Amino acid sequence: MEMFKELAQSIISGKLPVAQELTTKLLANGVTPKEVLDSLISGMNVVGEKFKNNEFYVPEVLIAARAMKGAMAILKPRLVETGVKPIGKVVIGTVKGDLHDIGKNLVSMMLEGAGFEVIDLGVDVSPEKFVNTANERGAGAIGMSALLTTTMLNMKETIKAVNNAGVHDSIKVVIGGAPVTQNYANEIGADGYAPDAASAVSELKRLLRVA
Ligand code: B1M
Repeated sequence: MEMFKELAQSIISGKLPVAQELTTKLLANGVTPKEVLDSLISGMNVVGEKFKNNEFYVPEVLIAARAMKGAMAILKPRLVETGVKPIGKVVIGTVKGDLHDIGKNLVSMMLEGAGFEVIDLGVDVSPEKFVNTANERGAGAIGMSALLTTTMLNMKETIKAVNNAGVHDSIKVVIGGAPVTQNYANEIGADGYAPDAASAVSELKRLLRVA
């Protein structure tokens, strides 16, 4: 249907009012919330690919994510009514001592766009808060972001807390942020590493074994 393509395009070009108007129209026309969600996700997937290939930069992604959020605000109550299950649950945050959140927000929005339920704890998140929230909310993964060479050490502390709580079998840990590398992830025992927001989605899908 033409309107699905237009909806996906409104996400790609970050047109919030258009995305909301089309979402409302499609639902009013009897299209299922799941079909609307798939169309939004297909738009966000294009954004992820373009970002990965340096065709889009941070501002375009943020604008697209804002459009996605706006459409999701209309769609969410309907999705809940019809019982569409998220593909996985992830607790995300920037580690203790670190206030950088632009990259973390991008990852968070891309994950939501891909159909994950994201519990975003914000910035300056302590190891205990990561672990307790993941436990209480039954999350399958913790995603940590760090932008400072000093605060990335707190990723190791969080993994220690996950291990000490004896829940590392059921809660995977993925890390990222400018100073973070795959080597560092290996060194501290993280289950996954992603260099950018689109890769964070594929890494979490791989770890949580979702399509
Ligand atoms: Co700060 N800062 N900053 N800063 N800042 C850096 C990081 C720095 C490299 C600048 C520099 O000196 N060249 C430097 C760190 C040096 C170091 O540790 N080696 C630095 C410093 C020193 C500081 C302060 C200490 C400065 C001071 O006060 N003296 C201070 C620290 C405050 C604190 O956190 N406690 C500070 C403060 C700030 C601002 C508040 C002013 C602001 C943050 C605003 C905000 O986030 N709301 C800020 C900014 C904007 C930056 C730069 C300029 C940009 C960071 C950014 O947003 N990049 C940065 C320099 C730079 O990188 N050019 C810098 C864009 C973002 C999309 O990229 O976050 O890397 P990024 O996210 C990417 C990937 O890394 C990945 O996906 C994202 C999208 O592709 N990714 C993940 C991120 N998280 C992931 C998680 C995943 C997977 C992938 O899995 C869960």
